[in-house]
Amino acid sequence: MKGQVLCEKRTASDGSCVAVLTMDNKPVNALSAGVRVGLEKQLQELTADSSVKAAVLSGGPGVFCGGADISEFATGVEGPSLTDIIAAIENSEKPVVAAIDGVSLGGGYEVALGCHWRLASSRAQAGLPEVNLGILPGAGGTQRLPRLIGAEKSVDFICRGTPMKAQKAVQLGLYDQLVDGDYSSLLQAAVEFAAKAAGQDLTLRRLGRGKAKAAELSQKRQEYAKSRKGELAPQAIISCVEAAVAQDFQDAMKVEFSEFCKLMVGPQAQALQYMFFAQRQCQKVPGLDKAAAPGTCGIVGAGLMGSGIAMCCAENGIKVVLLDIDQKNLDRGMTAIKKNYARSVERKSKSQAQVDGLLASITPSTSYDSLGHCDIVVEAVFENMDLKRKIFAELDRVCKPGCVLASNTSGLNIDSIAEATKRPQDVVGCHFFSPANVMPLLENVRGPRTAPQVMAKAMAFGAKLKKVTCLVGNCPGFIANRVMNVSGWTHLIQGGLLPHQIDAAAEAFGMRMGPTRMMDLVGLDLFGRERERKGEQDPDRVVFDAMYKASRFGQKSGKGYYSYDASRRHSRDPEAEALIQQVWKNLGVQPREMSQEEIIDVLYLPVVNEGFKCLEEGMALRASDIDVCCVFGYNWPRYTGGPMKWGFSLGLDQVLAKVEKMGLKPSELLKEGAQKKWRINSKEFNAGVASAWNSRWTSKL
Ligand code: TC6
Repeated sequence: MKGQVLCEKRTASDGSCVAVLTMDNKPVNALSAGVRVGLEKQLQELTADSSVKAAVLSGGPGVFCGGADISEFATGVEGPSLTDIIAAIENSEKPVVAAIDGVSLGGGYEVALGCHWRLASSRAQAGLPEVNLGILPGAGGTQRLPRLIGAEKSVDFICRGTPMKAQKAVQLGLYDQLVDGDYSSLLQAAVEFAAKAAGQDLTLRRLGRGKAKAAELSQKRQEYAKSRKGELAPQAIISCVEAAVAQDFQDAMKVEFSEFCKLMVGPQAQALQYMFFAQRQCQKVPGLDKAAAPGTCGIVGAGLMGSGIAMCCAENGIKVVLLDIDQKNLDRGMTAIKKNYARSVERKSKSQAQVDGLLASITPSTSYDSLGHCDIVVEAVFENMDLKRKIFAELDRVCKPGCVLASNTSGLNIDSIAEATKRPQDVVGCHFFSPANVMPLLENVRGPRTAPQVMAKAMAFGAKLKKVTCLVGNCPGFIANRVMNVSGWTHLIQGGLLPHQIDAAAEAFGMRMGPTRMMDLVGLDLFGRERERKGEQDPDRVVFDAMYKASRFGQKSGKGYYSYDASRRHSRDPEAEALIQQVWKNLGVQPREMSQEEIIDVLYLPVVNEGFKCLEEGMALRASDIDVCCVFGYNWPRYTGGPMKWGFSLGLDQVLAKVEKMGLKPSELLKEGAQKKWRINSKEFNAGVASAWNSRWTSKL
């Protein structure tokens, strides 16, 4: 059984004996069966040992508790329930004081709520992030918290799921007291506090009684239906908090239990818990050693992307040389950075002193020679192979040996870029998503000649930037762009559906923005001009071409597939729809109605098929890596688990049948999976994927 609880007896200054119970389950003291059994046993001993007057509950230095053990959810939870343990703490006749250093999250904070007092160090954080796992704080959290801080504040705290730092948490009443100093000062203070509390009547310190103060929560329902659209957990949480207001503790706990069970067995919880592990797993690449993160980063190109990467580096302690050979561009880039930070000061998310520090760590330059001392250089100019090759030849000339030479290309061949240097082993892709200082994903692209230690440095770079970093193979579009670009949007828009029909289905599926609105946001002009220049004729782009020819470039020109008002709100536009209808007429297509499910199948089953192709080609290491790329790079709805998890949940035989019916060439791996009825965690499937990856890459490790 994983985890234990240690007990040490301490003597307080008044001579009384206090038991210090320490949860011990590295790295985050998750409440695995071993910890729960340990707590149960230690609480029994606390009651039985008359020499002990009170107890302090801690998690040791640096972390109190990261909550229930999420890995147990899939395999089944055994041993005493957390709800019973917390009740035993709360009902103890001897005071139990939580000494919180580091995070107290989920079940960890619920344990703290069961304690009679909560003392915290300045490093402490309180959070009930279960909503992000598709569940709710089901060990009494939805009941004790409203009785502590009120129903409305509880709904916000639980539905947002964001941890709160110690000082704010004390102000909100989540902790009782802040203790200055390190863990040993906290522990000492908690021992003294517990000793003083010994013998007191604890009734009023027990949150598990009575009702929470009356509150009206219908507005909160609407608010979270909007801000957490499509998610089931927030509404269930509000039902539990309503029960806290309306019912006595024991009855309201039954509501919490019932809502918790419904969520736990549902597809959203399973998908979100899968995502929790997928996000962490993608950063682990078998065979790569650990590498030191770069201290200084050069960035070539001070446009939107370059300046975003510069801010991202500066904010994570990496010094930056921002280079643009055009002084005007460089000034424009620096001005954009300064404006962005001025807004942060206005919004009070950063202090002026912090901003001054960040700006001081970015050195603008127009000379390549200033990149000589950089540990990594990221080229972030527009997508032109000749230009990129020229830049890499320059980098080869000026950069020190061992410097990682990275391109932020979103799809050009890394190997062709590497050929422009005498050190192709040092060349890698670092594909940021725009805006680079906001979007969480970094795809690190491995070229056929990239050396393993260079990949390792690129992974360390991503970790230092706090990006969700995924290693992908060198193929057109890499992973996120490649799989998302095959969506069946063209098929729909040229097949009789209007933009609002397609977008409504995608948004109801959970996409933050339908694909047509997304195209309007990105703009049609750049791509259109490029097509014009190359004289491309593509039967799949006739609607696009009609929009482009009519100068309907999207949001930036006030009209695209939709029209836009001054606040960039979109509405259907008869002129745009007439252009689309003319295309249908030319193609002999009739307007159509399709169900949401049919639209989603046409849009996204090709994405699943392409994902399988990436796996069979060894371009992605795991199915879950593809899901991570789509969720964090394209805002694919997290609660479906990403396209691969979604595809598996539909059943691979169903996916295959529909892909074939659409006339697409199915992936061989998908065919095998459909025939063998693989699940996403099937050993045979994962072994096949790993072998495709290894045959492409392992020989180079
Ligand atoms: C709950 O409590 C429900 C209660 C209701 C009644 C039952 N369980 O993130 P990191 C692992 S639900 C199992 O890289 P950090 C993680 O997978 C829970 N494992 O580190 C990773 O393993 P790996 C509510 C967990 O320092 C390792 O620990 N709680 C858990 O950047 C390190 O994690 C949450 O949702 C867990 N609860 O961040 C909190 N937590 O090394 C979830 C972590 O094998 N956790 N692991 O890859 C977090 O937010 C963060 O992990 C952190 C630490 C802030 C605790």
